[in-house]
Amino acid sequence: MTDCIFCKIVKGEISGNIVHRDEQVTAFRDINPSAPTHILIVPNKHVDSVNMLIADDEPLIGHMFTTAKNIAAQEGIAESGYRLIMNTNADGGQTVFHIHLHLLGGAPMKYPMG
Ligand code: DGP
Repeated sequence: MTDCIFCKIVKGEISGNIVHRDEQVTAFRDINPSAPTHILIVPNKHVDSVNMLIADDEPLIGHMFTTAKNIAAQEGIAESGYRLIMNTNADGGQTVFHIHLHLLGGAPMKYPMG
């Protein structure tokens, strides 16, 4: 996906405040944070949305969650707690069409959502 902003961050074509990178995922700080800690975990391969996931992607999605857990510990918010969100399409509030897991923490999250 040549025009995808997250593909460009993954490839290092534009700068991102990267906190973790491995062969499957890249994680970087959200440009417009909604919490004291707001990190996006994205797959290195392009997937538009959750609607486009296939069964073969299940290990990748699992890896996104274990990466989020590890980053939460690294950021010192594992014990205080955090929220993981993946938005899908318009009603879900998705604005960047390369799937990403939001890791939010560092303050109490508001509830109920929606
Ligand atoms: P969503 O609304 O779920 O699609 O979240 C997209 C998030 O991506 C939003 O919180 C802002 C963030 N974002 C958009 N463009 C950039 C960018 O160029 N760099 C970084 N670090 N974050 C971005």
